[in-house]
Amino acid sequence: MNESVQRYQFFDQHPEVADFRADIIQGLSAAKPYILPKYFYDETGSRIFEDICNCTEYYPTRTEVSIIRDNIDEIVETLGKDCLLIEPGSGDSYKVRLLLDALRPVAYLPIDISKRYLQGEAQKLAAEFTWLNVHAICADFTGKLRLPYHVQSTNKAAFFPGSTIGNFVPEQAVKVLEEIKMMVGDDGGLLIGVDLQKDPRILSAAYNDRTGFTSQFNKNLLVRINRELNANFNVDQFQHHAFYNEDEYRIEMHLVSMQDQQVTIDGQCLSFEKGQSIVTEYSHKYSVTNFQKLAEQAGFNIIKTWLDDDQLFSVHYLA
Ligand code: AVJ
Repeated sequence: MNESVQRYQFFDQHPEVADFRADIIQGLSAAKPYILPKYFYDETGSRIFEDICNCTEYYPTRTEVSIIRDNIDEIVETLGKDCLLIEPGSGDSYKVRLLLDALRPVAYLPIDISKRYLQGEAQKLAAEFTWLNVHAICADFTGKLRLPYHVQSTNKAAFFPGSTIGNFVPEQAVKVLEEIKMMVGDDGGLLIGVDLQKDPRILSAAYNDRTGFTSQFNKNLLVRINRELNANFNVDQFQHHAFYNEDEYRIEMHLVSMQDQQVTIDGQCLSFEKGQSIVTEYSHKYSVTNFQKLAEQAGFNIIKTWLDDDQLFSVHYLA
């Protein structure tokens, strides 16, 4: 084996197609139809998400990046050198690049549900950081989080940026944090990005970008279901709808049926009435104190919180 082969390893813990089919049929047959947001991220969805992150209206990515850049020394000092750095839902591993040179982790473990995309991105990263061990894990981090090998006496740190935690309703969010806590162990920590409550107009614009990336991202769910589950959604007969629900402090994304219609998924027939909607994503927004309470419920202590000047976004270190 040459050196680069050893530095890059891939572990497949991929969920079965059967889970996807069962989840979709169960969700769409419910009284309030839904599709779980983790299914956004096939290869196309992951790429459209990159476009969203780069668009003007979507402030979270650039704001979080600026918070990390502005506080990099303190962040690195807090995380500690020589850690095992684990990123659930790593996507394009863009933000971790800000940390790597200064942090010099023993290994970087990106975890993502999108297999081919993860392989491509993780290999690119390993080529770029010629000293870095990259152990990519294809898995659904909303299941049991398990590392592919036993790690002893290494300081483990999880990196969970982008406000991915916002996808979960608060009770589930506590469980996700608990899973991460188990994974990093008693001496471990978590660097997490959390989007903040703000003027609903800013929030609404971020999920209704003018170019239509978010709409495309939302509808790609149906394209994916058609392709992978032998279904016949008429994608043009569903409309992207995203709004801020002020009572629940969350953005809600829906796909609204524009007419009465029937859809067959793997031989199963489902009907949608005109105006009926499918919930595809919640994106909860927190105040700093509310998020801190949530973290404490999961058994974490808040060590440090960093904000941008406009207080649009927050980054926390929990231990
Ligand atoms: C990756 C879940 C944090 O909720 O803002 C972006 C996903 N959806 N635009 C978010 C998303 C629509 C994003 N998260």
